[in-house]
Amino acid sequence: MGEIFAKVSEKDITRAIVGGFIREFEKFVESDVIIVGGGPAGLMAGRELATKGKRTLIVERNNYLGGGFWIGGFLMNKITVRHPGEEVLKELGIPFEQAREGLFVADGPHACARLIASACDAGVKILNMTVFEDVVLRENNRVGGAVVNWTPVEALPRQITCVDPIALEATMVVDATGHDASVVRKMEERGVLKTKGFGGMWVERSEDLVVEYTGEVHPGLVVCGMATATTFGLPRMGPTFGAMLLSGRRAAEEVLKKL
Ligand code: 48F
Repeated sequence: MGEIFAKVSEKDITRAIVGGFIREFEKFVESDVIIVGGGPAGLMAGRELATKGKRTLIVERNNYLGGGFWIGGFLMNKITVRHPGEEVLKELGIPFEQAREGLFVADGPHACARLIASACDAGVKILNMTVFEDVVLRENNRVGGAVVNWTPVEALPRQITCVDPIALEATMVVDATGHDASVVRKMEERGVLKTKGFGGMWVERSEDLVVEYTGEVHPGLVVCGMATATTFGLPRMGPTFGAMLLSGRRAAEEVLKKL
């Protein structure tokens, strides 16, 4: 027997995991807000909502959170923001440098780690390795939650995985799934909404437009981040992230008005 660590065996570890997960998950079966997608826009929205005391769940299909915020562009892990995005970097305690007037550069891993930590510190519950499959719909197609499954289950061929998903209820759902706009596209499949697909790159237009167009696209459903560009046919902006952070913040403001 070792002398350094406490006397705890495998069964205790397994009980701690199972009990801890179930106790917490049970609370988030009904949330104020479900945010689908844990990239910069979703994390920022989650942080702001949880800070205001709202029960906030982020559903992320990957094992890791952060989406495109780790790497930025072209496998070079620097991320940029245009003014006034650096104000958010300051608020989150992310170190940055000025590249030229109005343009700031930070380390992707450092920025991403701080943003994730600030969402967790604020009280956001994270459900990673969980994929959004469908919407819960109520009267007049009001969105009332999300239908989800474990990513590995969803990834296996249908013929060997007849595993139904489960549904989570929420007063508001936020589509923060980036270019995919997975929630809005599901509404399109249901004949309720129409997406336009994002347009060619034009950073000086796209960032302002993404923030301006962030908001409720259908009762119960708010769109933010790049999903906004896909929904409304706005230009893309590449590896600059000020609009993702400000759009996440605006999404939280829009959600708060509805809660
Ligand atoms: O792609 P992502 O980083 O979206 P974002 O927050 O930021 C966009 C920028 O990264 C960049 C850009 C502008 O700077 O052009 O692309 O709008 O993060 C989206 C997250 O959503 C997850 C995905 O894994 C990623 O972490 N996601 C996408 N579809 C689903 C999903 C789904 N069906 N279920 C769960 N998570």
